[in-house]
This record gives sequence, C-alpha cells and structure tokens, in this order.
Amino acid sequence: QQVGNYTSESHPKLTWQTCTGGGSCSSNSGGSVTIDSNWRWTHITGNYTNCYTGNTWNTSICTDGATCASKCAVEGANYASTYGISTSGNALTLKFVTKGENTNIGSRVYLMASDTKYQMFNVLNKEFTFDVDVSQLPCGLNGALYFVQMDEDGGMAKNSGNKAGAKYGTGYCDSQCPRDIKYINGEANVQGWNPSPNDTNAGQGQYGACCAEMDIWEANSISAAYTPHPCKTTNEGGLQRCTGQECNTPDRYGGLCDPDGCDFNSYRMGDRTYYGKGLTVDTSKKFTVVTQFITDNNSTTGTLIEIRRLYVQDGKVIPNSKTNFPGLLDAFDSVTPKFCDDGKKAFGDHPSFQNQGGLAQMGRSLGKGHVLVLSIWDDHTANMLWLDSSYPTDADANKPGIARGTCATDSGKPPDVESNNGNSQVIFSNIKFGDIGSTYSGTP
Ligand code: IDC
Repeated sequence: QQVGNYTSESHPKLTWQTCTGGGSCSSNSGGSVTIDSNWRWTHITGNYTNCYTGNTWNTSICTDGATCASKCAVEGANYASTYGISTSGNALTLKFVTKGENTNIGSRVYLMASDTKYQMFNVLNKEFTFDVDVSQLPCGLNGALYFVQMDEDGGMAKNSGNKAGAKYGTGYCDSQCPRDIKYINGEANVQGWNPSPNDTNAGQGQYGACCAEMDIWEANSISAAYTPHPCKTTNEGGLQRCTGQECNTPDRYGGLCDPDGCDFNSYRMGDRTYYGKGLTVDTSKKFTVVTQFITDNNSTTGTLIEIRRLYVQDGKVIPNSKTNFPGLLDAFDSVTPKFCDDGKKAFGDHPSFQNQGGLAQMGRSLGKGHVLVLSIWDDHTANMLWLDSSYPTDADANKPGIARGTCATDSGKPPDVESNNGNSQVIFSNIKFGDIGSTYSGTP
C-alpha cells in the first residue's frame, strides 16, 4: 500500500474544542479530516493503471495481497469535487451522491491530530458533544458519528506493507468485522475477493477487520440510536484481522465482535413522539447531542458503568427519553448493564453484547484510545430498516423491539435512495470534548 503522487493530499481543516470543569473551552485549530483509504483511487505506483476498478481487483497485478500492496498506491483526494466533503470552521458537510468524473456514494472520514496521526480520544469519565443537522437525511440513510479502536498511525508501524498510514485513511475496522476493506494490515484483501452482487463499488475478500466500536450517533431525520459494540479481539478490542467464522459469518454471533450492540433508540424503546420532524427533539433543524461516559470511580481508568445522553435545542436542555413498556421493562434513560440485560430479555434479542463482555469490555476498549469517525452511508445489507423501520420485516410490528421508526419496510433500498435522494447530506459541527458537564449549557 504505497502512496500515489498524482494528487497531493490536503486534509480539510476542522476545528473542535476541548473543555474543562469550569465550562471553559479552548480551540484545537490543528484539526483536520482524512477520507478512508477504500474510497481512494488505487493504481500501480507511477502508472495510471488501476489496481482496482468498480468492484474487482486487477488480478494480473494483484496476484496476492503482499505483492499487490507492494505495487499499488492510494491517491490523494479532491475532497469537495470527488467526494462531496467540505469543511468551514467547525462544521463538516458530507454529501450523499457526488457526480464527478465518477459517481461517488457516501463517505467515511477520520479526525486527525496532525498530517500523519489520527486524533486519539479516551472518553471514559468524559463528555463528547456535537451539533448535527439531519434535516436532509431521509429513510435509508445514516449520518453517523462514532468511535473505533483503530491505531493512531493507521497501522503503519505494525505493518511494513502499509506505507500510506493515517494520512491516507488506512487501518479502519469496526464491530461488523467488515470484509469490504481493500487493504488490511498492509496487504490487499485480494484473495477470495467476491464482487458484491448488489453494489457496483464493493466486494468482500477473505479477510475482515474487527475492532470494538462505540456508536455515539447513527441517525437520520426519522430515527437515532447510540450503541456500544464490544469485541474480544487483541488488546481488549483493537484491530484484529479475521478470516472465516471469526468475521461474524456465517454465524452472526460466532465471531470476534458484537455486531448488534446494546442500542438505545428512543422509538424502539417505546417513546414514539420524542425524535423526529416537529417532535421533542425536532429534526427539521440543528440540535446538540451530548453523550457522557460514566465510570464506577469517576476516573478515566475506572470501569464503564453507564452511557448517558441528553440533547440541547433552541437553548433548552432536553433529557433523554425513557423506555416505556409497562410491565415488561423498567424506565431506563441510559445504557447500563441492567438496561442491556433487561432490554435484550424483554425483546428476545440475542445476548451477543453480553457474550462479548458487555459494557465493561467496551470500557476497557475505550480506555485504550479510539479514533473518531464521521460518515454518511446507505445500507446494502438491510436497507437501514434496523434503524428506522420495523425489523425483521416479517415479525409482528406490535411486538416490543420490532418497530424502530416510521419508515416503510420497503424503504431504504440503495438503488432508490441513490437515484431519488442523491442530494441528501449531514452536517456535523461544534465538536466539544471534556469533563462531564463542561461541553454544553442551556435552560432546563
Ligand atoms: C444493528 C447494529 C448496527 C449495524 C446493523 C446492521 O446495531 O450497528 O449496522 O445492525 O448490521 C437486531 C438486528 C441487528 C441490529 C440490532 C440493533 O438483527 O441488525 O444491529 N438488533 O437494532 N435485532 C434486534 C436488535
């Protein structure tokens, strides 16, 4: 995985703030974002021949993973014109479909501390806050802000085959153990690569990239969820390259990570008038999302025992919704071990979260340091119905846990949203990180 030199890589700047107890915040003006390596043009070093086109590898160059990585480079990116990514001050806009030389669908970017290093966060006993505008995100789309346990340098130090590093957005992993990653551990994922039958830009190789994931925000204008996903990979959830069953497939629950997570989605948890256009958290306009990571001893090295959520909109603090299934589930308004245990039981969900070590294991992972990911995507596997509709679609929608939002069960198909909702976008702004209570204000 070499570096191409046809387009110089210039990361869009994004400022964000660090806050302390008294509520005073200081700007990190050195922040920027980089786009994930998978979206980049990859071609023979010093030559315009593609190593990968559409959803297939050029197997005459890429005879095996190591050879491919030694011959092929990833290019610098034209952020706005190719990928629909732009920044202004503390705001990042991600557009859904961008028609440039090719048609680009969605994107995934990482916050950087310098030109070559990701910004690392330890959120334990801290608070993470941002503003979001989801008003232009319809059914089937997901504007996501989350943390994954990637390496600070993208894995460059560990893998001699990776010459591109964090600067070029390498080293991604998450709790789905994705197998669509083109380079993992400095090798191309060319062995066993199958072009996707329903995605002209993606495929799956024999390897996947597993690591723990903390979804602070997966949302559109209809539904939202926050979800810890622990893993039993090396280093309490760090990147581990998987093969076969390790990658959560064919048995979704027999792999190295928890693919479901313990999700808090207000609609799914029984409050159907809380989140949406014109509702308590009004998604027709911008609002602030606050997430607090509480440990048992109120220190950054304690055990994670609770993930709390609140919102601020128009100067008003809005407490999180409460779970509402009388006789079935106590009223919870945050993610705790008891919420996860009782909720999974009440809904009859698989206890993969518990089997992978639960909230404590998620906390051990977060304590190792995570990278911040911001993305916009559509869902070629489940049409985002797990977020905004009734899912599984053949289950009784009146059964607690099935309904997650008001989108139709036939909505969210990528060909539909890509042709009808191409202008969709998400705007993330005003990121603040700091002591609990220091990153927001408002009237009760
Ligand atoms: C969700 C995950 C999400 C992931 C999605 C698709 O939380 O991060 O992108 O799956 O793989 C289910 C579904 C399962 C859901 C989960 C939470 O089978 O796909 O996980 N859940 O909605 N049934 C009950 C809960």
